[in-house]
Order: sequence, then structure tokens, then C-alpha cells
Amino acid sequence: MGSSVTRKIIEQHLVEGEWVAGREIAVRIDQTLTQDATGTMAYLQFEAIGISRVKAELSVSYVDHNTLQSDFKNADDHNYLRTVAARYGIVFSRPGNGICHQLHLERFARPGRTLIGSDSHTPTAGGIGSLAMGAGGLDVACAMAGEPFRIKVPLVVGVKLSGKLPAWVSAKDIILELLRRVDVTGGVGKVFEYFGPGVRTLSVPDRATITNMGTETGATTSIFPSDGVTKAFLKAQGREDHWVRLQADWRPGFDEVIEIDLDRLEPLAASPHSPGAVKTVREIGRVPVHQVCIGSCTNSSVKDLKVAAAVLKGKTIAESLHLTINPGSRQVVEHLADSGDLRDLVAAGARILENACGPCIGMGAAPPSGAVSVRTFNRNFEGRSGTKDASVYLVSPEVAAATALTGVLTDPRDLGDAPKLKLPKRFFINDNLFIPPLDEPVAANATILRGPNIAPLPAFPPLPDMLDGQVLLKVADNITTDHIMPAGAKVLPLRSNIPEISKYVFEAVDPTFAQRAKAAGGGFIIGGDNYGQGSSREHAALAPKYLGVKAVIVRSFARIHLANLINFGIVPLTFKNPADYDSLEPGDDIQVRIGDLQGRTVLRNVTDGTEAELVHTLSPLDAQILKAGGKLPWIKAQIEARG
Ligand code: MIC
Ligand code: SF4
Repeated sequence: MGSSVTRKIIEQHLVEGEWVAGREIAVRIDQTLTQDATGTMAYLQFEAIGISRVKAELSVSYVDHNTLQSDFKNADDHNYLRTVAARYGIVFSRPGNGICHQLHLERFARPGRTLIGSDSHTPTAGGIGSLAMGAGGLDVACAMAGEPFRIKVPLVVGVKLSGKLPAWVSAKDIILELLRRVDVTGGVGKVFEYFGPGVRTLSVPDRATITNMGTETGATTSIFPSDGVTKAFLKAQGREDHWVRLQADWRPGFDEVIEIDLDRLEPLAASPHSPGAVKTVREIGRVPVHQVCIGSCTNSSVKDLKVAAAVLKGKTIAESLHLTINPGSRQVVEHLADSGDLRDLVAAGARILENACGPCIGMGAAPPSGAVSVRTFNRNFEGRSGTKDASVYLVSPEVAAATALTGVLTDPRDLGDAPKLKLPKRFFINDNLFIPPLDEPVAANATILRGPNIAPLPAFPPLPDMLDGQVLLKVADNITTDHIMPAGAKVLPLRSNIPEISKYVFEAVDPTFAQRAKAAGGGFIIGGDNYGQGSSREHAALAPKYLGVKAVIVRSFARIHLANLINFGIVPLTFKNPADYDSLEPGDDIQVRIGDLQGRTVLRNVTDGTEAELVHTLSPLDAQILKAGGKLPWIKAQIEARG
């Protein structure tokens, strides 16, 4: 039997373990990336590990999330990130350069290389054939220190693409179609690997749109082969020498195959409030729209914005709405400026925002109360836009631009012929906002700037054998990290200050949570399925830990959040019998004897005298890390022991 691309890359990077689905393996990491909202914590942790220089082949620190500077906080963090990067051997991408995933795809991602990033959409680089995974900041810090990354061997699902996309249908509709079929948990424990004759009809940015939003299925990652299209993209970026051919073998032994016939796709949209709630635009109907946002790491390439410009050229956006545009990078803006597309967008009434995440993470441009917002982004969780009662639809740039013209959700096929686009053969290459690190020995004496926004890391003691306390909160299925640790313009600037940010834990679910948790001396959270879906933000574990949360007991976890809980010493447990979820109520006093976390354990409800069996998926190493109080004390001890 042959091998998939996924298996080939993993086996070339295998440090420990073997290819048996579900088994834990350790994989060598070639590249790392961070963004500012998770990066400050990741670098504070890297410093605490005590290594003098990064050991990965390439580490890049991007600034793209916290770019609203309404006071000193974000600006202080940028200074810290710039100086810590110079000191430890990390390339620094200055604010204004663009969104991490778009920039990494343009300038650094390489077929066949492994990448982890402290952002859940790191799989964007899978569009170029890199095995790229999202991870918590501490795992990225460990990879920078030369530690391998531990994952469970995934099931590899082959996604066979055949045919060619019809006019007005684009890559976003392919990933929306996959989400329509598998929903937000259908990718858990899996890698989606694309193959088949439809692959060569898609450009690298198209492929990256698909691998980017594959994250929303819960997948470990998604990947495309590296072929002639990949080579042409790398050549256009002036880095043809980074190309290698990478194809699955004949009979690659996929664990499952999903077929998507591109010819049959039509414009789709994910309805509020889940990326998995996908329907055709026609089925949803002509909903009145108050805001359209084009951009984000999913859809902000030259082609995405050229489509919008071509649709809007010589027209004016509908009176009922406003249109925002966040280009993915400076390279994209330079092309739009050069071709005149920028002028068409501005003339039509678009509000051109910074090359950054912006409205995608509630950093400005929140929609009005009760509004409908149509976005080319990847997440539409309730409240994420910054407006609690807004309804967000996720669509392609084609649908977004058509909607901006008409003021109602519009199938772009209603506009007549699709525009013919002229795409650049060679991109404008300007790396002047990437700052290379200082060389040794100068680096060793470099000063690291730490403004008052940067608080010291909290330290946590080893775990006792018995956990006891109150059920602080009981939540339903599909709780996102946006519920646990909200983002947005008010809270994101506190990412470098755990005591401050912890005041907002579960704010949208129960604004009394933080106070109650502290007053009770900590306790437990009870949850349903897919607990912690969404972002990689480790603050969704670190801040609850700071408030005293001891264990989270649920029906099932999302991958990155589960790893983050382990990393910060919160015990992640699941009900052996899912119905036991119903027997627990907020305020119940419970006891859980965890012992050395081998095998299962029992929850005793002291309030009503019942018991429930709990299980976990922890490896012996995870158990060790948890018992040590988290990964930071554990890794420091490991590195010290190795001398
Ligand atoms: C997101 O899209 O939710 C974010 C903001 O990019 C997060 C990272 C963060 O919370 O800083 C992600 O996707 O991991
Ligand atoms: Fe930024 Fe949005 Fe992409 Fe997250 S999903 S990295 S917030 S653009």
C-alpha cells in the first residue's frame, strides 16, 4: 500500500512512536509562527524555559490581531514582541505587514515542512503542502526550544475533488460544502487531504482558503499536494527553490474518502451562529443585510479582493449597509493599488481597513444592534463580531460583493456574467517589514522592552490526588473558546496580563463567573460535546486555572483546547456514560480522586450522594505533566535534567 502526503511528512519528521491511528507520536517541527494576541504569552513562556536561542529552522512573530491602539497596552506588547524576537532569533513581522497566515503562505511556508502556530488557522499553510497545525502558545514555545510536538496519529480522509468550479462559485464554497457534510466535529482526530483532478484547477490561495477553514471541522489539519500550481505560486513569490513535488502514492490507504464534484457546487453560506450551519444562498433567501466585511485569513488574497473590486466597479454599495475591507497583506494592497482595483473599491464606498484581522476578532467594525452581517471570514459564533445580538453569515467574496451591491443576501449568479480577472504572474515582493533577529553575540546583550501591560507569568503548584469543590458552571454542547475567554477590542489588549484578563472568563455566559470562582476557591466546569471548539487561545485554560478551576468534565473536547487544559494543569475528564451529564447541577459539591491519572476515576456528588464514572484520553506523559501542575514546570525540569 502507498502513503498519503500526510503520512509521508509525518514519517519524515517522526521522533517517537509509530503510525497507528490514535497512538501518540512526537513530531519534529521545522517552522513556528505566533501572532501578537497569543505571542506575548508564548514568548514569556519561552523565556521562562531558559533557552538562549530558538532551535526551530524558522520562527516568525506576527502582529495582526491587537492593532487597535486605544491606549498603551497593545503598543507595549508590540515593543515586547519586537525586542524579544531580536534577542532570541525570531523574525519579527511589523504591524501593517498583514495577517500571519496570508504572510506565512506568501513568504515562508514550504511544501513538506512541518509548522505549528499559536493560532488555530495555521493549517492555511496546508494550501502549499506544509503539514501545519494550530497549537497553544506553550506548545509553540516548546517547539521553539527544540521539543517535538505531540499529536495522536490522525485518520487521513482523502477528499477527492473532480470537475471544475462553475462561474461565481469559488474555493470558499468547497470548504463550506465540506462543513455542510461533516459539521463542526466531523474532522476531530482527522486530517483532510485533498486529491483528484479538481486539485489542479485551484490556485494556492484557493487551496489555502480551504485548508484555513478546515479548522472549523475540528480537524488536526488539512493539506494539498505540492504540484505544478504550487511551483508556479512559489516562482511568483520569488522562491521557486522552496518547491518540492509532494503527491500521495497510488493507493494511498486513506481511512475514508469524501468526493466533491466541483461542477455541481453552488454559492453557499454558513448561517448564524455556526460555521457548520451551511445552506445554499438561494435556500436562505434575500435576507436584508446591514454590514458586509471582506477579508480575514480565509479570503483576503489578491484574487479575493479583485473579485470584489470587479463586482463593485463603477457602482455604489447599497444604502442600507456599510462595507469593510481588510486586505490580507501589503503585497495584496500593492497589487490592488497598482491595478486600479483599490480605486474601484474606494469609489464604490468601501471602508478600507488595516491589513490585519480587524472585524473578524471584534477589533473594530462591530455591526449595529440586531444587525445581519455577511462576512468572508471563518467563524460566526454568537457575539464574536462584538455585537451580541448580531447574526453573521459566512460566504465567499463573490457572494459578499454581490450582497454589498444589493443590500440583501444575494446569489452572485443573479448579477449575470462573472468578471474575468487578470491575476499577477509575479507578485510584488517587499520584505522590508520583516525584521531579522540580531546575531549572536550582540543578541545576548539586547534589551527586551516590557511595558506595564506585561504581567509576570502565574505559577501553579503540583496537583493533589483528590480534587474537591463546587460545580461552578454547567454549559451545553459546542462551547467555543470565544465563550470561555472572549476576545474583542476590550479584552484582547489584556492577553499579557492573566490576573486582569481572568475577570472576563465566561463573561458572555455568566458575568458573575469570575467572582464566584475566586470566592469559592475554585471548582469544576461541566460541559457537553465539543467543549472548547474554535481558537487556540491558551488563555481559555490559563485564566480559568488562575481562578482556581480544577477540572473540566464534559462529554467530549476539541483538540487544541484539550491540550491547553493539560498544559496548564486543569484535569480534562469525560463522562463514561454521557447521560451522567444530566445528574450534575451548578452548586453541587463534588469530589474526584485523580490519583496518578492512570485509568478511570469516579466523581462523587456529595450533595446528592450519587456517583459517576469518568474517563480520559491522557497519555502517561500527559498525566505526568498534569500532576506536575502543567507543562512549564515539567519542561523546565526536563531541560535542566538534560543539562
Ligand atoms: C481566532 O480566530 O479566534 C483567533 C483570534 O485568531 C484565535 C487566536 C487567539 O485567540 O488569539 C485562533 O484562531 O486561534
Ligand atoms: Fe485573524 Fe480572524 Fe484569521 Fe483568527 S480567523 S487569525 S482573528 S483573521
